Amino acid sequence: MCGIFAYVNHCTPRPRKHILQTLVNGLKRLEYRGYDSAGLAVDGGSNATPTIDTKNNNNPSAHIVMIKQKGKVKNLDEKIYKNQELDFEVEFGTHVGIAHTRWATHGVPNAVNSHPQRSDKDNEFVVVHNGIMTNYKTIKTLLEGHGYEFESETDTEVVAKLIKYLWDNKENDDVSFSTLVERVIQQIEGAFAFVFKSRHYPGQCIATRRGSPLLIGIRSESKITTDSIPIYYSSAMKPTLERTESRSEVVTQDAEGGIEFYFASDASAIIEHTNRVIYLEDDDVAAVVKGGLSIHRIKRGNVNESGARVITSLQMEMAQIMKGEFSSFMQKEIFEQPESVVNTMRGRVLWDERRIHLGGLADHITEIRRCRRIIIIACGTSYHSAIATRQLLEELTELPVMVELASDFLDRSTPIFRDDVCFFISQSGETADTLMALQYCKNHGALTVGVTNTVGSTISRMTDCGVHINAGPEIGVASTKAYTSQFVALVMFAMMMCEDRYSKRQRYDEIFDALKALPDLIKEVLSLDQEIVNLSEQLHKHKSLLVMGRGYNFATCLEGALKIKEITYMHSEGIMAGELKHGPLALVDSDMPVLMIIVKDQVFGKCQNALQQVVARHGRPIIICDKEDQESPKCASHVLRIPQTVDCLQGILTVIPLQLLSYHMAVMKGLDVDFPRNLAKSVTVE
Ligand code: UD2
Ligand code: GLU
Ligand code: MG
Repeated sequence: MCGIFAYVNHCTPRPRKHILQTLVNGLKRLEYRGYDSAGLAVDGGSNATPTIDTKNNNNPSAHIVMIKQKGKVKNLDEKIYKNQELDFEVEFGTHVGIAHTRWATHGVPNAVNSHPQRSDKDNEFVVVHNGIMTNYKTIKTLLEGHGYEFESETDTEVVAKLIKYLWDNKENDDVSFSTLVERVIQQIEGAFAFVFKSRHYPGQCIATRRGSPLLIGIRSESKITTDSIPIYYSSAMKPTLERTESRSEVVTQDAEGGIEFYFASDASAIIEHTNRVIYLEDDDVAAVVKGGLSIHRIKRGNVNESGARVITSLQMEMAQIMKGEFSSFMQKEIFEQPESVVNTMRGRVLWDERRIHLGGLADHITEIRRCRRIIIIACGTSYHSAIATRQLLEELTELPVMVELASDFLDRSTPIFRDDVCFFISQSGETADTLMALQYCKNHGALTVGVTNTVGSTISRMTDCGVHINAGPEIGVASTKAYTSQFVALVMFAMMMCEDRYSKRQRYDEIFDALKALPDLIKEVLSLDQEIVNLSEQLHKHKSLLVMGRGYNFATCLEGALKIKEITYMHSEGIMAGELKHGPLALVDSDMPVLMIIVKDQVFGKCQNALQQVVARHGRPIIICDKEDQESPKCASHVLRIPQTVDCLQGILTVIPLQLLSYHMAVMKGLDVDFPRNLAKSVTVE
């Protein structure tokens, strides 16, 4: 589930040093996703290898060298330069290098389990893999029966051995590398993105995916001769016989300056090299052969599939993914929220017309209005954004709204009907559980709607329609600005649903005006930063922290507690204040810090009751309340006063102090805020 980066230079002489630096740098760009080990494979070749004939292939006898290391990419980088065998100055006209950051699913993090995984002691085939194969045991047993010996505990090694098995048993010598890979993926089940390299196919690189993202960047000094890459179809029955060779398609052989390809699981590793990219689709097998890129697929029945993949332009500012003046990405992203919510609304809240126009939903809104039920499916923070907006959705749509955790939804095989509308919320758009729930709902014929932050992500492409929240890349593993943007996107959707209903007009206007004021109110909340530093000093040594609230602010309690758990490793629980007497009250005493969210909305009186119950147990609560509230602060040990907005948007303002609190406590505890232990940014495994 972690990072893949590969680099091919064709007819572009590069010293080995440059190739290694490019690979390591690519991995560094993917570091934000969280991982536990790293590795790469490049061509060996003697120190004396001269600049290789650039018109032809690489040195065919070159063996493949792998360098792998547990821990950070930095450690891998250091290990590379300790390698005595490698001549770093030797130049390669054409070369294929592959690299990986691993997030262990099968086998502990160590060098042997790191990728690339290899086919045999001579490294004839090497492969990097993101994802999980579900049937690897069966294949492993089969291969062991044929005498193949395994060295790692990974599922991935099966793929390296399987391709070697197919090579050893090939029908003739003409069989292409991509054909072998096509045969491999026919045998495996589960999610994957793979990039392969082999000493039998020097200068060639094969990449494929199913369920895990993979894209290819193309760079050439000369003009790239086409805007799309053709697809060659082969039949599932006899995958090899119809085609023996793939043609060069991107650029001609004699182009001056050659061509370079970058394969990555994430655009942020490619953007600094080129903005011309192709997103692979599930089951595409992309092959770089002699500097040409082509895509191969197995034709399934009579499905009318398109004949090409388009080369698109990536528009991502490098500056956008840098930290700037902040000490961590998380801090930067918290402070970006006045702008990120504006970006979510940009072009969609039409201030003069007082209308909401979500372009991605426009074609489907009539159908959505006619549905019988709305189901929102997500995990983690994205799930909380659905909890936060559920009440408003129910109010404005007058439809039943169910909010589901993707994993639980699947466990229950929940009944889904054709007149349901199912929403899928995911920052990355790649969350595995959410994706599976999406597939499930599609199979049941429901209309599917995505809410994602990542254009081109799997969820964005698989859903019938949707909304990109446009919050900008979020790199800190703990989600902050994506949450508030998801929140705003769902509020906009609720408003769009009731636009022409007279009975909702007053409510609509009230929320509309509040959206306009929101960025300034967020800035005001952010100015509490220093006060929250002081509070963090008191709290960060505690073992546990309870966060209580109800109504519109219950989601803030869940999300605040999640932030605290994620990055401070402290126990924290979001408690529905109405449930206090049913158990949680037993936790309250003079030592247990309790944070309460009490704002002037319909449940203010009930929150006051909860407050009294806590005080009666000698609790000294920390209170987040409205600036005007005179009452609540009387019983508090600490008060954070925030501006008031309309009830259904208040949750955006109450969550920010908790984001800041968790951030400062984690810093005080000396923890790595952006890369909390055991967690990854986008959870692409079940
Ligand atoms: C689109 C453009 C935007 C700008 C604007 C002008 C894109 C990505 N966005 O924004 O740059 O030109 O129009 O009006 O080109 N979608 C899904 N699932 C999801 C998210 C989106 O299917 O999870 C679809 C959506 O239905 C639409 C397309 O992707 O067809 C773009 O969605 P959007 O939210 O970026 O659309 P919009 O109109 O705000
Ligand atoms: N399942 C593979 C392993 O455990 C790949 C994990 C990953 O995506 O990094 O090695
Ligand atoms: Mg997440």
